Amino acid sequence: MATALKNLNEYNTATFADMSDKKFGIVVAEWHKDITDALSNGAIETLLKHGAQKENIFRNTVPGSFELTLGAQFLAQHEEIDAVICIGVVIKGDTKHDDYINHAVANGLTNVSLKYNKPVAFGLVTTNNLEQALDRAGGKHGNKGVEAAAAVIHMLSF
Ligand code: RBF
Repeated sequence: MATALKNLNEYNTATFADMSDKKFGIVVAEWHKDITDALSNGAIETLLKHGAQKENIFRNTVPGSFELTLGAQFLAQHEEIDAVICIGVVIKGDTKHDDYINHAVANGLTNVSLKYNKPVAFGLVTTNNLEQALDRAGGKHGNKGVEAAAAVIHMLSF
């Protein structure tokens, strides 16, 4: 996985199984859409790189990151879906909204993952400013969407 100032494509693929028979849900928040689109594209490219079929990737949007949990549940409840990747960007503002959203999503996605016994990736970029988010969506800190996809592939190869 990426560490500070390391770009991606460095995650360990040695244990990754072929994903050609797997079905993936992707939930993308529309707040900071340009950035979440870049993260989502990173995730999709990574799934394809590891054998996933285009027609087995089901991408849906939700209004904001707070809605990622319910979006994940809508997808995870379908038996044929093997894993869900959630993508969002929450940027700190003058109030504590970011804390509430981030904790709710972290807890919510954990619950969905355990309830349905499926990998649910936390591709939520939580930053102090826009620049830090851009750095993590194809910039100097790589693309966290790529990492989120790599995480579910890793778990499906468990
Ligand atoms: N959603 C995001 O995905 N990223 C944000 O940075 C973000 N900031 C918000 C700031 C405030 C003050 C509020 C009220 C909402 C924000 N949301 C953000 C939207 C949130 O995730 C959710 O869509 C709405 O609160 C509706 O449930």
